[in-house]
Amino acid sequence: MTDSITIALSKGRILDETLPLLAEAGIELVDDIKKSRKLVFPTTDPNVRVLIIRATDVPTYVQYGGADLGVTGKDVLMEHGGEGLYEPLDLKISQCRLMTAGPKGSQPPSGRIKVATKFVNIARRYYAAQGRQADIIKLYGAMELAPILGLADEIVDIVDTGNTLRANGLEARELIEHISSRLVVNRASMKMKHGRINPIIERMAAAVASRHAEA
Ligand code: PRT
Ligand code: MG
Repeated sequence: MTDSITIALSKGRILDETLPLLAEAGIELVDDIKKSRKLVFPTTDPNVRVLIIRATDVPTYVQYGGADLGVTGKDVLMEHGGEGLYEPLDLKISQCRLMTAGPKGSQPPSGRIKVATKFVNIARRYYAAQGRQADIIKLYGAMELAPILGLADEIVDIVDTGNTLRANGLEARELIEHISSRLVVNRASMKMKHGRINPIIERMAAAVASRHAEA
């Protein structure tokens, strides 16, 4: 068991950028994941298997040892809190910004503010650190609708080009954090399986460094 490694990857946009980095670390999926309904995949390394799950579930699987390693967004890690996890490597992929946003041209209210977001823990911490009273409303998607329909004064959401905000009459206000995807490691696995895990971290780190060397 100390020889076998399970890696939890986020499906969706992060996956396409993660697979080439893993390949450079010598780990490639054997199956065509696009044609498969499987959740657990063998790799070219007989001791390594890969889970493909929701980004928000990756920290939980790694925290409880269901996976030794994982890849997910810093936004997801901040919202989770990071208990039980090491975060040894910034993969510098799926980069974006976590921001507050509100209706274009309007001012946020001076008193208590209503904020809609799926990042309730991040939002609670952010407004508290600003000394602002905030009522946080949990949504699971389409946060941009909330200010339009009067549900909230602001949203906390991911911004990349800003097109989604603009298309909905909103504008970005404050930057909360620059976001990229991170490699995370279960704390117990790091101790018990360091002989297997360290080379994977090192090879992925080299792949990231070589990509950012030219710039
Ligand atoms: O879809 P599902 O509910 O399963 O999960 P998810 O939407 O969180 O997954 P996915 O695959 O869409 O995104 C996972 C991760 O990608 C996020 O946790 C971020 O770390 C990272 N990421 C990078 C992004 C973006 N860029 C991004 N642009 N995640 C989301 N977006 C969305 C954003 O929510 C908004 O709707 O794109 C829109 C903003 O983009 P612009 O270009 O219009 O500003
Ligand atoms: Mg999505």
